Amino acid sequence: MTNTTALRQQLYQDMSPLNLTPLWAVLHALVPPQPASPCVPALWEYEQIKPFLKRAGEAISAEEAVRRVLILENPALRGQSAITQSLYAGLQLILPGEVAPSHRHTQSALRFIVEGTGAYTAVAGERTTMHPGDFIITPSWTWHDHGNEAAEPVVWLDGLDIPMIRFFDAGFAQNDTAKSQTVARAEGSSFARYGHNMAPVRGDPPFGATSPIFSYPYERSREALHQLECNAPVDAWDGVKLRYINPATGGSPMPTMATFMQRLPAGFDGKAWRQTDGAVYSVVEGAGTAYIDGPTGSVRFDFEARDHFVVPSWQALRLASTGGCVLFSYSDRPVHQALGIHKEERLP
Ligand code: GTQ
Repeated sequence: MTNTTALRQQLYQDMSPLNLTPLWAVLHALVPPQPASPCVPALWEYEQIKPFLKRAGEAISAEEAVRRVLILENPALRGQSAITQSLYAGLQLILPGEVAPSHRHTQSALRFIVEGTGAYTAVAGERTTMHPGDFIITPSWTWHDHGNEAAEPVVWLDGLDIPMIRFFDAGFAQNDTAKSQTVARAEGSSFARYGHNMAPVRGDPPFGATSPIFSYPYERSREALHQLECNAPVDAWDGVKLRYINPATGGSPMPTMATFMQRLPAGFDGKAWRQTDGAVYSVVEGAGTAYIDGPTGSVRFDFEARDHFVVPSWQALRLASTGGCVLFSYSDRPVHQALGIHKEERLP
């Protein structure tokens, strides 16, 4: 051992009890030249998952579980209930006749309906009925319960900012005294007020930084994408892609999560791009392929309707579809933008 090495090792050892660590030993990892996410790309095929959802339905009731959800965990983050470093994803099952009891928390949630029609979610006293492809929001700190008064099981994707709120140590939660909220407003009132490019003349939107529309029906988004596919230029990277907005601000529907829906026309063979916001995808209709290039190499996911996949930060994604498909996705982009660190690169 040289003198210098010995000197340094002695220093590290002697100061360690005082909780001191030399920066120079970790600087390269703390301030990497580019994002080096510990997350890996992953695909969850619905056909493989469905039997486990069914078994979860036999193993526990929605009421006992509070939320009967199978968490989609990033394979590189097992045990952390995270699909990326900042985002959570899970598939929730509610059977006919069940209720998932009312509670509220500071975590924001989105529901993206994967299979089944006729369950409802209630937010702050208003119910909305679920149909496949609908995007529904539970704003931070609003009471919400879910129920299924229809004849078939309903499955949806839960997207929450749980890891982000955990990072900030800012989580609060409460259970409601009632199992289901009292219905205080007719179904569709929020959409009538805010969902038609109009807004009430007086008063502030009810949910602060979160969109006053808490259900964005698939019927509408599907029609918009279809129109654009027929009548407008198709983007070489995205196909036809729109972002959901908070109509009161033009910004993202929730302060922590951005949501998107895109259509890849039949025969689409897209170019690659990367972005700092890792994204979670839910396949709505059709089939296609995602090619993801990261530091550990390339992966290829062949996806079908109801499959889910995750693309980590700064890994290049390229999408292709022979027969055409529709994809829903969400990411933590609004937080990157608020911090002034969002970056996107479209590769040639
Ligand atoms: O429906 O409120 O997947 O609180 C995780 C936590 C769903 C919910 C989840 C939750 C919920």
